[in-house]
Amino acid sequence: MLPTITAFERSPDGGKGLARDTRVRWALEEVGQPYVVRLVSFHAMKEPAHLGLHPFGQIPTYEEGDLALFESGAIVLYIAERHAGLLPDDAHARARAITWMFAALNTVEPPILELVTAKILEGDKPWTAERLPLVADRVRQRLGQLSARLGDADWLDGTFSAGDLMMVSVLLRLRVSGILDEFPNLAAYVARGEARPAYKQAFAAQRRRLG
Ligand code: GTB
Repeated sequence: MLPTITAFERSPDGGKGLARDTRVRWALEEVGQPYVVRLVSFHAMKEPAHLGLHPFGQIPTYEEGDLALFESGAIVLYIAERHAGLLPDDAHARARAITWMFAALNTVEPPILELVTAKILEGDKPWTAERLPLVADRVRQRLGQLSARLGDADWLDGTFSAGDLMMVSVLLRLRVSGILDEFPNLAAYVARGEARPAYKQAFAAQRRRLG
């Protein structure tokens, strides 16, 4: 039985691949696992049927047999652990790749989300003009640190891993701000991720809202 994931029936980004089903699709494409997509409306997300799968009424979710998961990080890790291709065999290298997944989600994504929130949800507040540069500088600080660690390497720790998949996914959200381009090695890193055939497949599929 194919795994089923959920995605927005109508993504607010109009198909730019920024919703979090894209990272799950990307992981599935990297490991060559076909999947089915169930599209969910904003209304249906808050209904009991979906809340039974996702306590916070969001996408993505992942169902396989009697297993139901939520949280994109947990889903990608589950996929990476069960298929070859996204985590190294060596135990230490594997632990480091998982560390980068957590770093993407816990250390790099939060300031990026704060910037998105400040612009989109709080853009009309009288204090936004004063706050925005502070929030943007917090993002720059994180990116500066990440950029220093990446240096001129292609990927964060040797070969491409689920850590890179997650980090690229998180950084993609920043592109529209222009901040990513202030760090040419990170912009090139993101472009390398996007150039992977699996990412292209995932991007095309989310645009068509299909698996
Ligand atoms: N921590 C969870 C995870 O990683 O899975 C967060 C899940 C989440 O934020 N889901 C969002 C959602 O379902 C979609 S991805 N929102 C509906 C709701 O909460 O009612 C976030 C997202 C939404 C829109 C854009 N966009 O338009 O660009 C980008 C990302």
